[in-house]
Amino acid sequence: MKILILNGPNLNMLGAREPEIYGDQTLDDIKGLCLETAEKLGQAIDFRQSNHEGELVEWIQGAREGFDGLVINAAGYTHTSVAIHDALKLLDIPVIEVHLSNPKEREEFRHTSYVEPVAAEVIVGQGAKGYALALEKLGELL
Ligand code: DHK
Repeated sequence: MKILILNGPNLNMLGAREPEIYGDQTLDDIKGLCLETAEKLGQAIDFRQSNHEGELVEWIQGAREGFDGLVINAAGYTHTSVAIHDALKLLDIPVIEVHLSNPKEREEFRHTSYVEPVAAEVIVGQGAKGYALALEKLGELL
C-alpha cells in the first residue's frame, strides 16, 4: 500500500511557527512519526512539502498512478485553492484531509475548506498525531 502525504505552504517552518497553535514538532518530526506509523501498518509513504500551489497540483495529478491513498494538509491553500480542489477531484483513491489545528475554531477566513468536499475523512485539532490517525484511517479504508 503506497500513500502520498502532501504538505502545503509554511509547514516547512513548523517548530518555529506559532508553536502555541501548531505545536513544537518540526515537519521532520512529523515525517518520522509517519514513517513509524506506516511501517507498523505495512504502508510505504512518500512525504513531501511545497510552498507552491502549482507544484502541489502536479503532485496530486501524479498520484493518479502508483498511489493507493493521499493524505493532505494543504495549509493556507485549503481555504483558497480551487485548483487543488479540482486536482483532488481527478483522483479515484481515498483522500484524507489533515490539519494540526482546528481551522473552524479560528479566524472566519479559515472556516471554508476546498479540500473537505473531496475528502473521505477530515482530521483536525490533533496536532502531529492527526497524520498517524490519517494513515490508520487509510489502512481501514483500503
Ligand atoms: C495549517 C496552516 O498553515 C493554516 O493555513 C491552516 C493548518 C491550518 C493546520 O492547522 O495544519 O489554516
